[in-house]
Amino acid sequence: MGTEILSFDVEKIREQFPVLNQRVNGYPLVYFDNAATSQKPRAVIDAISEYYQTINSNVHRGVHHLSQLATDAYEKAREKVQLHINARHTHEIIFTKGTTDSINLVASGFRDLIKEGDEIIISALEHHSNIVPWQMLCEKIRAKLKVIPFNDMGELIQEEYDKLLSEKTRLVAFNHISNALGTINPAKEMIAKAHAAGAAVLIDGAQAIPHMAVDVQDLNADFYAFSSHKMFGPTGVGILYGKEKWLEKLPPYQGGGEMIKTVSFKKTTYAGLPHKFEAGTPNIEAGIVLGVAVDFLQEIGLENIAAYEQELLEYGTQRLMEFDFMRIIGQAENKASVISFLMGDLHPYDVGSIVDKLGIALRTGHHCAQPIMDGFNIPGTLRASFSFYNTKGETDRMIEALKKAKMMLS
Ligand code: C6P
Repeated sequence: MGTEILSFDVEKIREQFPVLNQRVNGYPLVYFDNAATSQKPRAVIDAISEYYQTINSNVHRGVHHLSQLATDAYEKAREKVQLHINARHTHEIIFTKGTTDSINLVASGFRDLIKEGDEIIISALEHHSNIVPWQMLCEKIRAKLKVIPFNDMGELIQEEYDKLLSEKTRLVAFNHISNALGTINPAKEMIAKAHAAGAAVLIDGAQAIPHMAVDVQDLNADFYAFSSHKMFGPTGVGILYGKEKWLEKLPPYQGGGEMIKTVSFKKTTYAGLPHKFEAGTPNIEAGIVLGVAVDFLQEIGLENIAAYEQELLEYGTQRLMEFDFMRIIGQAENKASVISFLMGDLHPYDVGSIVDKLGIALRTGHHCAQPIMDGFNIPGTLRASFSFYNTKGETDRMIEALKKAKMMLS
């Protein structure tokens, strides 16, 4: 591991992210809001422009040259994603608008697969995207939504999960990594338990995919959802991985062009996978360029990224603990590079606004995870979320800015 980190040249990496090389309010930008969205490397930015300058055309529709090129590039990107997460088949990769859309696709399809009295389990650590679609589904079908609680460290209580699982459980949905706390959930073990109870499992991988190697076959996940924009790719495109057998069982999500085999007023028949779930003209350039982001991540290596980000996490935690009345919310043993914190009784929004004036981008608030905040009995936190292009020097700058904020607000 040591040699891998030595070969990780953060300054060289930073050169590839033009947005980082700017001043905000007169100070060099420190971007610590990577859990909200990641910055884009030059390869990604250039590929978007290149697409429009060379092959812009609709996909899967034309016999003409440009359409063939665009279709090939789009399908190549699908294959890159397949290999990246080690899916068994290319047609198990569905292009969506993002994580939220991917989860809604599955929740909407499960309307046909569950009945009144069935149960769905989610966790109390979820982003609203992995709560509300299941609530809507359960309300509609009169199914029951059960919630795995977390402990003071922000870890899911496995004994409680065991108790919730039963022969009534049809689906379990939880995140691989919590966006608000950074907790890495023991996904493989939790999936095995759900399968033993006969339930399918959807993993919200939005926060895991930029930070760790994900192998959907090893996890044995039935569905795995993520967004391109959090993994250095363009906004507006995401992925739903689904095991072939589950995608075959789900009905189409939307109706329209591309998702059909034949249409007549008597009867419409649907296309096979993956097109059955891809109605209408997709976000072509974003899909293609997601493939470029995958190449970029693979070049750096997710093992290198994970090891370097752990160093940032440890350093950031240690430096924040220098403050009196510092409260780090979420101290799971297995944690990704996210630190949620509170400084005494200072309001996160006030602190966040002051450090922004000093060029430091943090997120403040409930992070679209209100039940987590309720669990800790707090309205929100400040959140620093690191990526592999961040540095310890930037953390030092954040600490100095927080000291100033504290002085001004105390
Ligand atoms: N979390 C954050 O600042 P979309 O918006 O569909 O790309 O991703 C939604 C989503 C789903 N699950 C998790 C675990 C997430 O973290 C997010 C997005 C951002 O934490 C924006 S709220």
